[in-house]
Amino acid sequence: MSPTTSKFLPSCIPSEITKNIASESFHYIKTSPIDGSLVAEFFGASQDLVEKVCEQSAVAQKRWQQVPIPKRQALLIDLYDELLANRSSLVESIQLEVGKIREEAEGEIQEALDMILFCIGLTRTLEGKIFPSERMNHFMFERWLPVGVCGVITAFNFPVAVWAWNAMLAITCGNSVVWKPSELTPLTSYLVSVACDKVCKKHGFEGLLTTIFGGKETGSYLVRSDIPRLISATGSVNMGREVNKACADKFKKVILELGGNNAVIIHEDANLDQALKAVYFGIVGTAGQRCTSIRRLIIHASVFDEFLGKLADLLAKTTIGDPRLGETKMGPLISEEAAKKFEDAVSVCKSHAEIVSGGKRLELYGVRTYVQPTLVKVLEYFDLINHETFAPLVYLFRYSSLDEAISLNNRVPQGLSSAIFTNDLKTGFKFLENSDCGLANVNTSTSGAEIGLAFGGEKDTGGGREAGSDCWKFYMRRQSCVINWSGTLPLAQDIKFFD
Ligand code: UN1
Repeated sequence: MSPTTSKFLPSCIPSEITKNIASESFHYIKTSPIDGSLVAEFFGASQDLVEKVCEQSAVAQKRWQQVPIPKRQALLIDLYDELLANRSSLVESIQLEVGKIREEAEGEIQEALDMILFCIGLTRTLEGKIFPSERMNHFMFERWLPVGVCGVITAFNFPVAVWAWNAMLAITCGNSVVWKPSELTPLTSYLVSVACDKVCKKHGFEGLLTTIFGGKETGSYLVRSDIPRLISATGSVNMGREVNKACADKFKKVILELGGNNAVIIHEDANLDQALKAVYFGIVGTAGQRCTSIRRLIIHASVFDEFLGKLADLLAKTTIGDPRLGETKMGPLISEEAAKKFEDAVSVCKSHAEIVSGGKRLELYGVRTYVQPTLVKVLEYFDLINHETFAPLVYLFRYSSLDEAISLNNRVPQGLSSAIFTNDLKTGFKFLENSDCGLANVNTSTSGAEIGLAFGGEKDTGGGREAGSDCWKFYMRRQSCVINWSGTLPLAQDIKFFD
């Protein structure tokens, strides 16, 4: 598959129903953060179009849920093959649109493929439970049924992997999906949707996996439509609050994966070389634009200067530039606006903290989207620390007791990911017991999770869980069933009602 030649993308996939109902008022022009070159142009899907796509999705879902769960494998296997066949165009597109280095763009596709394999396995293991009944000859069990149409809203930073976490689980469970990708990744999402369209058509399930393009307004049409019974959204805390309120009104299920403000604790007995590698990846990876990126480093006083010295040296050597060049370790931020936010954050830091490394916004290839990985030594706690700056900006804290470090870890409103480096079992377990985050690691970074575990966080992160473990349950509705095979009618709680 080659990227669209016209650079003009339709407002939705399948494209047949887009005619005349794209919203002329939401015109998007996507340029590459690498050098400002034009990537794609499109109109956001209008409310009418979103409604039509949702209707079509509901029709496909009704038929799809009749397919026996293990038989759904066939479509998943073809999707796997189709993504694999298009791996290099997808990698190139992610690099061009998001600015990821090749290794990380490849990693993202791998994550999506892993998710499909996981779901293929799930088609044989989606289980229900049997419970003992207090009544003679009664059989009690619970089973899981699809919720219906699922709306999936994803962010720019993982356009394919986070789509796969949600969409693959959703269809495995017998749902259909209407996907609203970020307006900042139109080409990548277009390539994914063309692949889905092809596979769904081949299996006679056109409309099972659909995509509507656009920004906030298109997302809100999807959230507010009566058709989707579940909305899964990834993005900012503010966006999540709005989605949550709109869904509450209609009693829709929600899965939210919102901001992170992740800390790594470097304990006095840590293996500093191991910690250094993890921290470097956690700061520089995806140019600090993962929701799992390290935002805070809490370092024991006895190793503070040594660790900081090594880290600052490593960061200073980072090759920043065009992510498609082999030597580049860190590409640009997603947009000039994002780089401006970084710059503003650094200037706020100057009044409360000392910039010990980086701090500058750079101009390369005619765009000002590049920034230096930046370390800030906190002199007094200030409000900005509580907010996620989606950039490689890291606050440094010095501590003396483990309790102090854990309370700093938990001090922010978000609760996504956390980590400690220690060689002591008791310290490691005490941290796990007390971290208030959804993800808690010992001797590995806050970022770079595998798909096997449930992914998500507490507090302002929104409480949702996606990907592995038993997250499939969120995409289903639970049915509690009783079969009375006694031939009589005993009542629960031993109630005697009949003469
Ligand atoms: C995200 O940034 O929204 O754990 C997802 C990680 C990746 C996924 C990040 N596997 O860093």
